Amino acid sequence: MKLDNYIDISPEILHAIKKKLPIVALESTIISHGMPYPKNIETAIMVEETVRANDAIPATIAIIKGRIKVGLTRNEIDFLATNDEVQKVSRRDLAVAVAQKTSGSTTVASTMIIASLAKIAVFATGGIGGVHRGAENTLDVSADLEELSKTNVCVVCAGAKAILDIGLTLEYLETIGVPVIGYKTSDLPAFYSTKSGFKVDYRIDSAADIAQILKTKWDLSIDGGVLVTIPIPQEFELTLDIMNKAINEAITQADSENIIGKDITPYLLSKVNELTHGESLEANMKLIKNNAALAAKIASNYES
Ligand code: PSU
Ligand code: MN
Repeated sequence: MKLDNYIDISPEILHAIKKKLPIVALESTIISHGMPYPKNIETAIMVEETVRANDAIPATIAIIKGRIKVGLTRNEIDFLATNDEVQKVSRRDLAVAVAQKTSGSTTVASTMIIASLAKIAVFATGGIGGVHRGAENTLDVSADLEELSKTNVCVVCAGAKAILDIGLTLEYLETIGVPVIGYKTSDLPAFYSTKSGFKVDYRIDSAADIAQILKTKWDLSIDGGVLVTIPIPQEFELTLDIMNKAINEAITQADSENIIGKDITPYLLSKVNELTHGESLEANMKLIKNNAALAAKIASNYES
């Protein structure tokens, strides 16, 4: 299979791949479905700038009219941010979107698949999908978790969002063999809050040490991702109490409107933002920036 039958990699990123320069993959569902306009554009640009400020090259990933794009133009970012036709594309949807020549934003799962095809080892996002609250009845488990079990990409995030069942998400990650690392913390962060009440598997205090773990894992052919979590800077955190109230309310509304499947995560994100009067959105932007900076440092230390 020739990759360029399907994938357009920007010249800058192609050069970086060949020269083994540090690259950080970035997802696009956060642009189309994770944040409202115009903060979504502001965030997409700010995250790329943060990666650059930390001496790595950003590779934002999406599908534009059936072409997989690694590295987006400003026009493409604007398109994803403003067009309601843009589909949320996870592993299940990827081949369909490409073959049918539609446009889509990539989730953590599909961004990992594409990053791995392009040989990009490190990926920064806000939060991953996981086991939803009530999953014992709905079986709603994000495809992000299964992807982490098999695709060799390091995902840097601010922990799991409290819209999920964090305890069950950790159990699932343990079952599928994904190490959960806390950067300079032994507490698993809960996205908007620095602590979730759960512990990470390993506290690691340097980006170089994390890069060494990646190399070791993949040298040993232990396939699958590594989840690196970093807490939101304390001055920007929202307390678990405030967040839980908003989240419970959002989940009740989602239930009453019968929201299911791929729509549930975007629905909850936007409701929570509404219920916190935009405070959660501000926190979201701060933590993504923080995650991108760490991802750039890990990428700079990683040697395949
Ligand atoms: N969590 C967030 N913001 C997001 C997402 C998750 O705080 O934008 C997006 C990511 O793209 C993630 C996806 O991969 O939602 C998970 O969706 P689902 O639960 O349907 O797998
Ligand atoms: Mn789901």
